[in-house]
Amino acid sequence: PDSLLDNEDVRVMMQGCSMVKIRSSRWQKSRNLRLLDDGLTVWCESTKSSLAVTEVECVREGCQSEALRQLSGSVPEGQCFTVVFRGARKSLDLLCPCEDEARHWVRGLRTLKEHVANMSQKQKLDQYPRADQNQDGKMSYDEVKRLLQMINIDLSEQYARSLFKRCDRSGDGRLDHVEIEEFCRELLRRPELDAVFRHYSSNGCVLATAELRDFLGDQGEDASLNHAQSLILTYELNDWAQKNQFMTQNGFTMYMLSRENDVVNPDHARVYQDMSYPLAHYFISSSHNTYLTKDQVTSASSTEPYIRALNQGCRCVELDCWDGDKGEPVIYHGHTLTSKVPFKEVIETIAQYAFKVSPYPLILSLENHCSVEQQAVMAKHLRTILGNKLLTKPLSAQPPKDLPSPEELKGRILVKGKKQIPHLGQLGKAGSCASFSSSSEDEPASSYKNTPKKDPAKVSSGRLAIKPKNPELSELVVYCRSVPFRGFENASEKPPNEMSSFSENEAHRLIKDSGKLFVRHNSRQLSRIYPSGQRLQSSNYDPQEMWNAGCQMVALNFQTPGEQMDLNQGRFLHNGRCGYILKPGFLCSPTSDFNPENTGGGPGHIPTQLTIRIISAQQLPKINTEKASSIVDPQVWVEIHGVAIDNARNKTQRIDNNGFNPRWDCTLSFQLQVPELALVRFVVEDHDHTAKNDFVGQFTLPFMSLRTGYRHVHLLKADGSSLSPSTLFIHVKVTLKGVPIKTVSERIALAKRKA
Ligand SMILES: *[C@@H]1O[C@H](CO)[C@@H](O)[C@H](O)[C@H]1NC(C)=O
Ligand SMILES: *[C@@H]1O[C@H](CO)[C@@H](O)[C@H](O)[C@H]1NC(C)=O
Ligand SMILES: *[C@@H]1O[C@H](CO)[C@@H](O)[C@H](O)[C@H]1NC(C)=O
Ligand SMILES: [Ca+2]
Repeated sequence: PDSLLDNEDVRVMMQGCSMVKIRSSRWQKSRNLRLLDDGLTVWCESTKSSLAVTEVECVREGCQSEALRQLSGSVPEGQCFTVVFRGARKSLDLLCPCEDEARHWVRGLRTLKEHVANMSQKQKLDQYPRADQNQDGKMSYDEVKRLLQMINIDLSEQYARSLFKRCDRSGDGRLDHVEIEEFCRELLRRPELDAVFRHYSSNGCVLATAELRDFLGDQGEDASLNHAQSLILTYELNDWAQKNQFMTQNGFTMYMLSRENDVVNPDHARVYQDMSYPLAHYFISSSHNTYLTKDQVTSASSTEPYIRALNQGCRCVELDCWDGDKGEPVIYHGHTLTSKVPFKEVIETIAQYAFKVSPYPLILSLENHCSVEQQAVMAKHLRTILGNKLLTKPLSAQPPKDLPSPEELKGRILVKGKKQIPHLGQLGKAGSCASFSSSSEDEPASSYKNTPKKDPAKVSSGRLAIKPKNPELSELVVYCRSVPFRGFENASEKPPNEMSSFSENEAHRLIKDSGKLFVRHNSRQLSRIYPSGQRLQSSNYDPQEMWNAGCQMVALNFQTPGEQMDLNQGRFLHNGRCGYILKPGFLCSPTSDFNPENTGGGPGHIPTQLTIRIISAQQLPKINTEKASSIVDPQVWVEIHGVAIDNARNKTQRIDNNGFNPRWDCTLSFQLQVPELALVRFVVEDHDHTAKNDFVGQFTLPFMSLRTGYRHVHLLKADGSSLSPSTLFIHVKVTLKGVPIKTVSERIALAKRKA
């Protein structure tokens, strides 16, 4: 790629550099790295090994890995960077001899990655001679792997190694042309995909442009000849076919496996919703006890979880602040053995990461247990470290009728906390303890922090409940003023900048008893829901129930993976993963008649049928390798999480002993009443005869972002990272009032207009 030689970063990389590979403070080794002429391979002379640009997931500058962050302070941040790989390969932490060198490598690797992403499949395959590094016409396992990665085919070591051995008939550890072809054919063998191909191909060998167009039409996509032609240009590997505008079976497979054919509507990958409604009209991705790395009794407090949460698009983080030594406030879980982290460090971390992933406002939920003096220190740190990002005054002088919008608050950091109420006069005098209900999280009455030893009466009237407010800190609370919840009466008269927190149990009760009023309340005012203090292991509650009632900040323990966090990831998957999702219209009106407990009819009800055929899966890993049999016995659950009447799940049969290409062809049907609130979750399990089934992978997405037709679902691990190359192949059909519809969101919008 000659044009790449014009790039200074790339030229510097080709000259090579002596770096230090870092694993810990003790394990640091010198490494000579150099970019080879192919522009795709970084060669490490010291270990005679290589890394391919195609394997790189992303590059992070500075100390942005666990290992480097632990060393930050002792290594020069500007000279460090981290290479994060796709799949299972461990990330690589490197230290350059100077900052300039590090900058060249970070930028250079990103340019090369973009360059590869820009190439068509055909151009990538033309790199074939380059993949054969010693040019003997035969390829080692690593070379074949690199070649396939180049065309976005990821291999699972487990299957690919044994397949490679099987194809290596000469047994010399290398494949010749014929053997490579066989390897690829076996690896990509997809009879179920071929059947789709043959259905649309009149001659059974190729798809003519018009035939491909018909297929696209049935998929609910742009059914134009232009679109069909552009897909042939991008995905067809065969020269002759490409020239004559045909798509072969291989090209079709490449297209079907590509991100362009993902089950998630790609239009939803960017911020596509109107961001100019009041804050209360959005679900806001929120984290609870953000500082904790694990459970809430003994685990460590750290700045790391803040980075992780912010990188996941979280827009409301929590800080439990207590008096620390030497006048510096600290953050930890009070009255427990969790370790402490300085408030100042957390704010510095937040300043650095607040807007890396999302430009929309970040809310700091302060749980304040500090003395007046240390509150002043908190206020000072917030002002000096966050600078003009910190919102200290209302956007307009008029008392707001509604909260400002995410758009108006772009790039701003909001403090949520108690505000000194002037008319209460001097602290302690007002006798205001009676009005503090247990519903506010700041009150210890409903929280674990209220250790059983203490007399509850004493605590609720004691020092915490009427903690004096420092005016400088109080001043920073503008739009998110925490007040105790005092019922739904006179909802429309309450100032929109007041908000309340509810424990999950209290929210649950309000939803059951007065769901409709809660929905109306949440159309103007923000509500934060938090896990019950009894959840000592930092487990999570079902967030969907809270979203159904229009609650915005449904705070979860981000540090605890599982179904609830999967739902959170699914809920905030779309709209550019910006952490704000516009609530459906029926949750945004102060006169809404929507009742989340309703069993039929009313606003938001658009009876819809969802039919999903689980056809097959590809390259599922064995998760529990300690067990005797090392082959997966997979089964797939499809779950609907929505309003109570929509909640349902059903599963496929089990396939014994096949994780490579299990085939189910199992059709599951679901009846949805309120599709706009529904999430669809796919879960793959490894059946176990003697114990609980093992979780293999999952993917969750909003029903409204689901595309119809033949699709691949790219599975995720329990921690939310990619389980590539594991996929599900499915067919999705949606019918509305008995009529099949192709693009889910558009047609439902249409149905609503008619209704
Ligand atoms: C990739 O393509 C985009 C858009 O076509 C272009 O702006 C960019 O410069 C290309 N990048 C590289 C490294 O070729
Ligand atoms: C609601 O408003 C009415 C009329 O303004 C008033 O009499 C009543 O006390 C209010 N209720 C609450 C709980 O504030
Ligand atoms: C689950 O799916 C199977 C197969 O389609 C079907 O026979 C069964 O009735 C479904 N069960 C439920 C509870 O929907
Ligand atoms: Ca061979």
